[in-house]
Amino acid sequence: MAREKTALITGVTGQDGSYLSELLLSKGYRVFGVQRRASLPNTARVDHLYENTENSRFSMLYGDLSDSSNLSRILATVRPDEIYNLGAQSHVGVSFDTPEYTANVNALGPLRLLEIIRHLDFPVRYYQASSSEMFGKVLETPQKETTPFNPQSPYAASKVFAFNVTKLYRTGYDLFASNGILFNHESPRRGLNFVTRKITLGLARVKLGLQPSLHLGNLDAKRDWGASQDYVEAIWRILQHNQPDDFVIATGENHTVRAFAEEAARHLGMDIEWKGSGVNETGVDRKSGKTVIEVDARYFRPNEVDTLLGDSSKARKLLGWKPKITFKKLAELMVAEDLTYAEREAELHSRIVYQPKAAGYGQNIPQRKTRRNKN
Ligand code: NAP
Ligand code: G4F
Repeated sequence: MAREKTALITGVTGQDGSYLSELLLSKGYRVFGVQRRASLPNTARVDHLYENTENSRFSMLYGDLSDSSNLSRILATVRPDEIYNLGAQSHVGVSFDTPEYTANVNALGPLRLLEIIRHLDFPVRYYQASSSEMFGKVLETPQKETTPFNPQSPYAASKVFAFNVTKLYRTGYDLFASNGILFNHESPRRGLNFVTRKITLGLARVKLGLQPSLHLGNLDAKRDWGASQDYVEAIWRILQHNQPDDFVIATGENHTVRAFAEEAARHLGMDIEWKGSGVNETGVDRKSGKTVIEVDARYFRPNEVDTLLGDSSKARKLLGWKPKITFKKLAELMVAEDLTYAEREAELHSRIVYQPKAAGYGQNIPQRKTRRNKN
């Protein structure tokens, strides 16, 4: 009987970490996830894996990519066959506010892991979550493995460092270390402050009267958006390939933020008409006449990546991978989940409109009716 493989996933509590855990468990792996300590629960995306008793093959360990000694201890204890390094400060906009922290986790984190792996007495296959953001202000279209990088943010610069050390440890120390250069991928589990999820949840909340409008930044940025569920399959295939290598993973189609918003709105029964320009541009629902989207300069970035479009023919040929979920289907799936989410919130709102009188304050405190996502 084949030996059960053991995988270690950093970033297990994130979007990709949760889907990858499900995929590996379905393939019979023993999965260990690295969870960082938080003051409130951060395991919502993987709680169902704990709750399912059949998944006694899923465990979590506390750790952090900024802490070498703890990574070293985890690797020595788990002795994984495969390491998927998905952990990162993954928000491009936030990286302008936290550049040093972003570099510490995203650039030095992978270096720490690779240095530990280099001294292990057992073989390990290492996956680095590299990003299309590294192409930045693109020097070639579509972008493929040979396209030069031109990073435009501390996030992208940190990922270029991680990409390079992964390659360097592969060539210099003969490690099985591969990069997946993944273009944007989304899902109902996407973080709330990435643009697609901000749109699907924001418009669902607008529809139900939970917030007056949705504030967005650059509507004209174009992204090659795929689905996380499809992309974790590519991540796994990259580590099963007969040799370590670097692969672009993309759909080969791109769309503007504006087009994603129109598509999401359509699934909510809205029909967006754009009015005005620049920071004065708004999206008005033709059916209700309400302004549902407003441009807000707070969401502009110091440097913008205007357009990304990937050519994943190498992965399609060598790994036999191709995406299944289309742009339209992705928007539909995300809207459906977020409408349910917003409906639950509306139901809660209808029950608790005012908080009880607090002794000493002498007045009812209205429940906050709006919520602004930062970034
Ligand atoms: P995500 O949802 O933001 O998840 C990031 C994960 O990293 C979370 O589990 C987070 O923990 C963890 N993390 C953050 N700081 C950490 C630290 N100091 N030590 C250990 N773990 C830490 O991101 P994702 O969308 O799943 O993306 C996964 C990876 O792929 C990231 O490296 C990202 O940069 C990269 N990537 C993503 C895309 C995309 O479009 N999604 C495209 C290309 C590359 P908490 O849950 O506690 O925050
Ligand atoms: O959804 P985003 O924040 O994703 P971004 O910056 O492309 O980064 C994501 O994809 C990368 C792969 O290329 C990953 F490496 C990275 O970890 C992350 O997952 O923004 C997409 C576009 C940008 O051009 C941004 O300026 O949408 C634009 N945008 C417009 N309004 C907005 C907003 N982005 C956010 N987050 N919030 C807005 O209100």
